[in-house]
Amino acid sequence: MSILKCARTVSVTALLATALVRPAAAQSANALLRDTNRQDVGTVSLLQTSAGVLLKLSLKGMPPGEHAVHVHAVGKCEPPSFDSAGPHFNPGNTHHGIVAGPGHAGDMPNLHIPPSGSLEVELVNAAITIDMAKPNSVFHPDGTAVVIHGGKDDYMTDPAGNSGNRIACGVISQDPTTVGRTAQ
Ligand SMILES: [Cu+2]
Repeated sequence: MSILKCARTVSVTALLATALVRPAAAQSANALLRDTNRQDVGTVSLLQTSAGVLLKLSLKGMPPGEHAVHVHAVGKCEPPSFDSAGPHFNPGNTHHGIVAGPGHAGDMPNLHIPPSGSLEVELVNAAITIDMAKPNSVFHPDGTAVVIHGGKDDYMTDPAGNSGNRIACGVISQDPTTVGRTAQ
């Protein structure tokens, strides 16, 4: 009897431990960024919060200066153009640019990369969610990708803020074994 009780306690503890170590799958996501030469240029971690999705970008080997960063509508990063990532993620079917109006859900503030080429920065995007049940989910059927551009976003020009070439791309993924891989 005491052995049975003990086994039950262990299994409950194991379940709790699993829940603590691996939170609900919908709560976080990641993207591994690669440049047009397929080099690793950093990561983006996404965490669902009550205020929106908290994105933490850890970048390296990037060209210094001001660069647009957006969530694009297709989870596919094919170098060197990264055109495969499609237009900006725009479930609300609005015009681009937070100065022009509400902007796309995938619109985010410009990155200011220092001369070192490395930058750690966090931001909240309240227009997207990781929750698959919602229409503005980054896990809609086509998936999504984080894209960094060669130029800065002017925050008003359709369709992409006049931000130039796509210089880095990472598919947003929930599965740690497929982070950064191109969606098939
Ligand atoms: Cu973009």
